Amino acid sequence: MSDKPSALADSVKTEFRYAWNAYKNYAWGHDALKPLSKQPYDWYDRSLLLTPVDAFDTMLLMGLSREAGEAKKLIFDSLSFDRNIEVQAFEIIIRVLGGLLSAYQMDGDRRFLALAEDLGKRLLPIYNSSTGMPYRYVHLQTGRIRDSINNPAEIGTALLEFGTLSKLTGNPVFFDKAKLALVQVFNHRSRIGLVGTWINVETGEWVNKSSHIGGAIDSYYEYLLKAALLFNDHDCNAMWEESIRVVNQFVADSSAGKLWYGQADMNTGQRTGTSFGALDAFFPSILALGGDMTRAEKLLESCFAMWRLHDIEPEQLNYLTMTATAKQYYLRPEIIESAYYLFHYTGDKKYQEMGEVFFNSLKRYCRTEAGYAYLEDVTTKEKADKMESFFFAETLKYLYLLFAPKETISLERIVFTTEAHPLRKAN
Ligand code: DMJ
Repeated sequence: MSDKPSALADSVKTEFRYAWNAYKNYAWGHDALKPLSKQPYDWYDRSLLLTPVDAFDTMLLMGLSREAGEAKKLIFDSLSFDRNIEVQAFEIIIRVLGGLLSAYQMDGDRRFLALAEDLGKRLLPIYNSSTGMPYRYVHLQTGRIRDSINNPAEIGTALLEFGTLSKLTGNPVFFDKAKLALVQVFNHRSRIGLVGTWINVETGEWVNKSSHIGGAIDSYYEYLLKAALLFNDHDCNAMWEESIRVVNQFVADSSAGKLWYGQADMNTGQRTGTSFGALDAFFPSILALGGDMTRAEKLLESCFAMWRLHDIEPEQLNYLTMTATAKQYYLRPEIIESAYYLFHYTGDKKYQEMGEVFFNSLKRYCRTEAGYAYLEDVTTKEKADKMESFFFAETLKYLYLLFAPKETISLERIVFTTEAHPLRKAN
């Protein structure tokens, strides 16, 4: 490593502040900043403050108390869920509900919990299907729901947040509904134990039978394991153990001596694709958390080879030909998250060295006059006008934690949600 970890941690903090100041200057009060046009961006007709809510706990971890104070004031002055808008439940659960809950646990201000409870109640109608699996969209005022075709990730990625909300409010309804949804995905697994990509939540029929660990399935597996750890939930643990066994049997693949996870038919287990991408790079962290360090380390090596190809990772790669099949880089955190977990468990400095490579590429290719931008194409490094809130919640948080003193946060006492919001194990 060219710099000491403490200097790199400081430097990540400086970049966080740089991106936050750009948000402040050009998009204050909005969901996000468009970093090239320097314009604000909102997901819906009214802002739900995605960036400040998602970023808040990273500020606390980094010790950025001035910025945290500004964000907190903005949240209490203007965040309301009594809005005439329809939202995508999954995104609002992981970014806003998760952000408010970790904010409450870290900061202690009960107004965070009140906001979280109000939001949680408005989201509950998503579970009103005959199977208990959620619809994808809900209107925050009327509770009207729509879209019965959903995927395992969006169906299952709520138990950490809703379960914590139940613990903190004493109202079991949130935990119960989110757990039933997760269990129902598992109950609809194929004879060989795999799940597909899209399912009808009213009939329970799979409409896309491709099985993999990438987008649309990814955090379903993550939440089986993490719910087992956060709530000491034996059902989730049993579901995780059966799932990881068959994923390693049918979805894992190898090419040129490297470990990959591709696509397989959920019913036959036959290989249907050899795609791996930026989202799949979360899997080493989950393997490590589940205790499989051998596969975790091997898979992160493959992820690093994917990054090295163009000095920054593509959204999708064909691992047989080692060519990028989707060339964007969305400022995603997953590969950094995995390096953080592997460094935590092994203490091997090579993971911090990897982190330095990631950080340098981010600064070299994605930094703009106003924050950081997506890449439209990792081969040409052409930029695109977007900086998602997860860049603050996850990408910079994991990068910082990779270099910061180990005591900054204890993986033994908290569980990170899929959006990197730390939730306390005992409360
Ligand atoms: C985040 O919003 C979450 O990590 C989600 O689970 C999937 N990916 C994005 C960041 O890439």
